[in-house]
Amino acid sequence: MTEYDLLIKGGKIVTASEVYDGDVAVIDGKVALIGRTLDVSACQVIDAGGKYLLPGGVDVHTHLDMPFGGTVTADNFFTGGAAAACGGTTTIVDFAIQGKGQTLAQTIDSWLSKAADCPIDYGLHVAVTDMNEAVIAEMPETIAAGFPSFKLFMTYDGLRVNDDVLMKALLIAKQHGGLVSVHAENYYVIDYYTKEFQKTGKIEPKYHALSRPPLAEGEATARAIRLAKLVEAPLYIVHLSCEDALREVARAREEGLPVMAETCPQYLVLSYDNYEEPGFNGAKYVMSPPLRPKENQAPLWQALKRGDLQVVATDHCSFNFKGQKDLGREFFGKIPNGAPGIETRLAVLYSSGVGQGRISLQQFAALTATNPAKIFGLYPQKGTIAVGSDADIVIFDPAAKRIISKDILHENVDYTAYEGIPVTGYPVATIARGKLIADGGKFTGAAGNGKLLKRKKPQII
Ligand code: DUC
Ligand code: ZN
Ligand code: ZN
Repeated sequence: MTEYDLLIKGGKIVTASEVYDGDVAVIDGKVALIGRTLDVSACQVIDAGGKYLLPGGVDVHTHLDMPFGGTVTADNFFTGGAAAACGGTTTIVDFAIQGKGQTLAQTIDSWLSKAADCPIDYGLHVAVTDMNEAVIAEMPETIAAGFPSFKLFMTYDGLRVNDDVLMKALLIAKQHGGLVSVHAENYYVIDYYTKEFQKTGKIEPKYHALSRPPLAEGEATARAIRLAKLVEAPLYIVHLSCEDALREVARAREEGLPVMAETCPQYLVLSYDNYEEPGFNGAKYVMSPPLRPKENQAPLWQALKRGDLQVVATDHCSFNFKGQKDLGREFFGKIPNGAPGIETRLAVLYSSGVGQGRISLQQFAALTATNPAKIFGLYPQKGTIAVGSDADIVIFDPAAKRIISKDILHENVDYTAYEGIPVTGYPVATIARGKLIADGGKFTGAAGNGKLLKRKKPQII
């Protein structure tokens, strides 16, 4: 009789389309059998009675070991990957940022050396910051080599590209089955306000948000969509934060254009009000796009429910409050942009989404795992619980109560933007390719156990 490596008994299996009671047996890191009651022998048996079995989270927007704003992110691939595991994420896709003069192959190589000790599976998007004819020529082979998605920044000195470059990248990606994603904010609007505020002594963290108004995101989103429409290319908008940008995406999808978008938990549960916290505290929330006035939250939730937004990722980009965010005490423009979130995504989205009746359990699985896996060429190896898929499974206790606090998290950073927020529902164990990598709030995996994922062509959903 076959001896399985692992048997998970008595859980409620959640996929993007179903919720049902079942046991799962694993062999060689893959789901081998699913049945209402499996009477098989296994080396390890886990009792998941009363718990959900969710597909391992797929976070397609992380920044680990990334130089940015004169410093380097606090989390590297080991600490970020371990924190992800404890939060129920088993796969990440990180952004390899092209340095000036680097080829795409060099960019990938330099990021692969950073990722060598990642404890969970990982893929890379290439963020193209220095486009030229040689880079364009390299895009098709980059797609074919398992790196089919690119990111282009429409803002940030040193990273941004002009519309002509964006259009060319969209065209080449489309011709070779790749996908371009954009950070959509209007550079000139931000530059104007930033300089005006600095001139007039408006230097506190909240002016970061006020210098990047929702209309600047809406405008850039609309422009990117039109450029994609012009060359008939698919487009993915990262970290969409506000109603103005959302309207553009919804209208494009209504028109039948292959436009997809993600939002992040911070835009669903935090708001501009956080910048008004006393002293320099607002710096904890300095990220781009910034947190928005509360009125933007309900439309984002509705879009998740309706399907106008397909993914919830984190944009995890951690900088310590002391020693890094501090760089901008005298001027908001010097605060490194970014906030942690790799570990809290599932708990925050479940509690405020499923728990509050805003999205269904199946939608939760779709937004956190299935859809990102499909869009970024990882499905069905990742993103679902099915026979033949990788045995990446989160045991999630819907009744577990936690108060989010830096003290319960594993992110290598001195704060969490969600400090003090109560949640109901928490990942209590995480299994990656059949191995327990987090258990009862402890990381049980190992450095370097993550595998590089060479991805297939993106799906349009
Ligand atoms: N936004 C951030 O907040 N940080 C890093 C990059 C980005 O786009
Ligand atoms: Zn961005
Ligand atoms: Zn980002």
